[in-house]
Amino acid sequence: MAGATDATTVAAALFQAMQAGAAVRGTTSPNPPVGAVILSATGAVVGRGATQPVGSAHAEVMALRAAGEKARGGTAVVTLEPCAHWGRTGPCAAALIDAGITRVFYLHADPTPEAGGGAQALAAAGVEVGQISAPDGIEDAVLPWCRAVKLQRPHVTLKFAQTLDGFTAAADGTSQWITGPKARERVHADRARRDAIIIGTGTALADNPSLTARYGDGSLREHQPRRVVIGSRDLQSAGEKTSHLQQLGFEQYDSIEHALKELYASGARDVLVEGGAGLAQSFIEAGAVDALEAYISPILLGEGRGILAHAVAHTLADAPRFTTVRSTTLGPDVLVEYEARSEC
Ligand code: AOF
Ligand code: ZN
Repeated sequence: MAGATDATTVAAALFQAMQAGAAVRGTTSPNPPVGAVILSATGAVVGRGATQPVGSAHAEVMALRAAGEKARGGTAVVTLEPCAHWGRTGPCAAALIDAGITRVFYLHADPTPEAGGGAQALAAAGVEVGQISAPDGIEDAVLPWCRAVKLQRPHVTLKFAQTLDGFTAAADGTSQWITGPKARERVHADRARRDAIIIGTGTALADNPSLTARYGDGSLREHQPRRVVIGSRDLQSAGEKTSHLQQLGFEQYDSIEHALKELYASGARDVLVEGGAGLAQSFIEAGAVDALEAYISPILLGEGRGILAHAVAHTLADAPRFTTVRSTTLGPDVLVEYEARSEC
């Protein structure tokens, strides 16, 4: 990269590209939600784009279309290394070269053997190529996909609402209104950005949750995640409630392993586990929690039901530890996001 102003321009473009990618989260799987920004030769933003639903245009192609001739001599800033392959769509590396782009900066290397190698192809064509990093705390929509591809299973986020003292339900079992309307709104927006929502059979039978992604007025959001129930408890024997769940279109698996395998095979890359404590426990014990979302409400209970069903450590040194990524105030509540792994 050239001077300081140039580095600032590229960083600002990356921020916009990350926003564009985050905006299409939930609509692209099994493809990643990538964002791209094209800067003209003079450093002005002339095109922005994001990955379209599978089989359709990649982010770079959308951004190049918006930029038209202004892309010539310009810079592309993308959240994923441009692809080098003919998949369902043509190679983005070639599209960038054809459009006269002279520099490309990308956030994540493409971990797939099929699409990787774009950086090399661009460099071989004389394009200046560099990998850049994002500042901490910005939503990185490609990260879950990237990890999922490497782990060969969906990226798992465990979500829960808790009181200040760490309870998810009161001693009498009441749990519905721990957090306020803003937090609930965020939960629904979050569901709409996931490929699947997973709950345990206990929760399915006790709460009969719809697990739909809704707006404040109760209407359905455009994108609905797949709804999955995991558990050994026989839903069949639970009678009416079960057939109700199946009528609602819930998928059912007998184990975490089977669920994750089947979900990945059928295209899910980014899933949310919404409870209850037994399922959360099993996911933690399986080492299958990659991120956490804690909605913390300013109330105390002193006793109640915890996030997990029983101990995962008896001494602090053995306790699973997470990295805090971001916190967001939602009315009286706070959402804190954590990650279990730092690598893509
Ligand atoms: C990019 N830009 O916006 C995305 C990329 O079958 P295809 O042709 O759609 O290719 C899918 C693969 O391309 C996907 O697995 C991932 O490696 C990459 N996704 N690449 O250059 C994009 N979404
Ligand atoms: Zn591509």
